[in-house]
Amino acid sequence: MSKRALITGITGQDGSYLAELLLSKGYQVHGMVRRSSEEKFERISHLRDRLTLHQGDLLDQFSIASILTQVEPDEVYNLAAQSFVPTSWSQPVLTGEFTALGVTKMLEAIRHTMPKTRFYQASSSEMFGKVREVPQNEHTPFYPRSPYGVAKCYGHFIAVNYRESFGIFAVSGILFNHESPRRGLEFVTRKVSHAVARIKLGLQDKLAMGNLEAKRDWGFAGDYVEAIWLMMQADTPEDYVIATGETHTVQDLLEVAFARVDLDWKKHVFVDSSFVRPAEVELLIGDATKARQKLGGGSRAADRRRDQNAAEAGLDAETKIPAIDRDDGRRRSGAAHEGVGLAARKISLSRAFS
Ligand code: NAP
Ligand code: F7E
Repeated sequence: MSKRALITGITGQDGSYLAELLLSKGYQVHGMVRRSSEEKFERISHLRDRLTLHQGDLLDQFSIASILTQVEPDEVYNLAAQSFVPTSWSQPVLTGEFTALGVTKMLEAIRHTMPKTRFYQASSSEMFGKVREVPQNEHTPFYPRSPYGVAKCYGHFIAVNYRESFGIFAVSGILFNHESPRRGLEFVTRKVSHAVARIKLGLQDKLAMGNLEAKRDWGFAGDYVEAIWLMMQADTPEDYVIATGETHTVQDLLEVAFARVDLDWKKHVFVDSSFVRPAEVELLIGDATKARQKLGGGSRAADRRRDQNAAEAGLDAETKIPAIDRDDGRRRSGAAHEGVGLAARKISLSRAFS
């Protein structure tokens, strides 16, 4: 019989890639989605007839328990969160309720209804914050620098605690930044690639940015969901860092993205203090040795290289098409901004599983 998975945050970047991966492995895939006045399911529209969606909310304990008893999942992937760091300063309480307490609500529902269900918690490199060592691994102490990072630390430790207190199979993936054409437009990679495409097409001239010195370890979301799945198949529940082991500044990203379409970033970019954060995570670079040794892998990295070559091959033709915003999830290469996004991705070839 096929396995059943429940994904919270299925409408997000990672949720959409994970849903694809699980469907390709023959899972029955269920997703928890929030009710809104207008459905925003673009990232999963190409999968819609193969998914079962259930209305629920991380804030609503009863909706979570009711979905769990209906679905009886073998695996729950808790990806839902308020995930944009700057919003965590303007809405710290809401961020805490979704991103921190929401995890306890999920775990409590599992404990009382489906204690054998495996649980994945989407932890984050933001927990390392003002880093205590370089590179960061599973033993590096946390020092979060935003309400988001603080909330993720709570979510991380409550998952560890339910594993140790109640024997729940709870794993926590400490994922470093991972990007894709499906990334939200407010995150730095999409913000840059989208603006570069618009500038190239003459639709805008300037790009306001925050701290250009911050360093990130950027990987590809499609690879990272495979790591998530592998963690959930292990014999014992453990926590893993997933990262490429390379770090680059935001300025590197700007240079590569603008150069990809023969533009000089210095002519278009200016620093706007409103995008500078109250406290910054200056340097992230992960050490994914444990994941490489215990989870293995490799095929996905080869797939990624093949996809990337194909996408790059299609880039020249695509940049001539004045389409700004189309990623319906089926196309790996597409509009100009996606091409730039892929080029930017090249500055950090994801090596988590090579
Ligand atoms: P994302 O694109 O922002 O997606 C977040 C998802 O959470 C969306 O589906 C959103 O639903 C849902 N959500 C938010 N609040 C909710 C609530 N109260 N109830 C139910 N659903 C809610 O995030 P992502 O990049 O895919 O990241 C997935 C997870 O990994 C997040 O927990 C994030 O914090 C964590 N993470 C991400 C990265 C990264 O680099 N991407 C790195 C480490 C950890 P709507 O569509 O309704 O808004
Ligand atoms: O910022 C700097 C900014 O918003 C990256 C989330 O998925 O990854 C993500 O969090 C860096 C920061 O991602 C702009 O200051 C400069 O240093 O793309 P970002 P993030 O904050 O690292 C972690 C792992 C998560 O868990 C989160 O959920 O870029 N930066 N100028 C800028 N960032 C943005 N957004 N916009 C700018 O104009």
